[in-house]
Amino acid sequence: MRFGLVAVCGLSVGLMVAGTAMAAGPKYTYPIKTSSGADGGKVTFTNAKGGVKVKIELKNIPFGDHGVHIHQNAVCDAPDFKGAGGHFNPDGKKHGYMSDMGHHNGDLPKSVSVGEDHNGEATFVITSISLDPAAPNSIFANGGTSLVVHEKADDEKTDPSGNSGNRIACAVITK
Ligand SMILES: [Cu+2]
Ligand SMILES: [Zn+2]
Repeated sequence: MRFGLVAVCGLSVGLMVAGTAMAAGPKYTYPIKTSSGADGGKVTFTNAKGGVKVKIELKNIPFGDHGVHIHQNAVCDAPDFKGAGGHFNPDGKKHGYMSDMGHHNGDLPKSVSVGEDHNGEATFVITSISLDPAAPNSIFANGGTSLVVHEKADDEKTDPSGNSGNRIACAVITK
């Protein structure tokens, strides 16, 4: 009995080590800039079980909820960030997690809430993107993509952008 217990403990330590090694995989962090060129925070992508973990940390963004998406071009041309193009959508879907024909690969399931201190943070694991540069839904495909923060909340159903209004901050995502 005693020997059996020791063996089980040894196995669980082995699994923990394997888990730690997986979590330490590639990590990609990009600075977010506001329309006026101020520090808007950062976004970090890592592989997670069943998808990609997207951690968004916002700074200097107005109080309230903001739609955030991955857009198709690796361009952040302040102040309107129009050059970022539409939502990253290699699968040819419609906008929003609440759309029957959704969602775009670059959509996030919820808006990001920013407090009165102008900071906000949210983490999502999404299955519609990849960090593998060879995958068709890779955020690094075709020269990269961008993360765009909008002035208003995303209703998660109105095509093409969830009625989230103007673009107010942006990060270029390249490998
Ligand atoms: Cu957007
Ligand atoms: Zn979308």
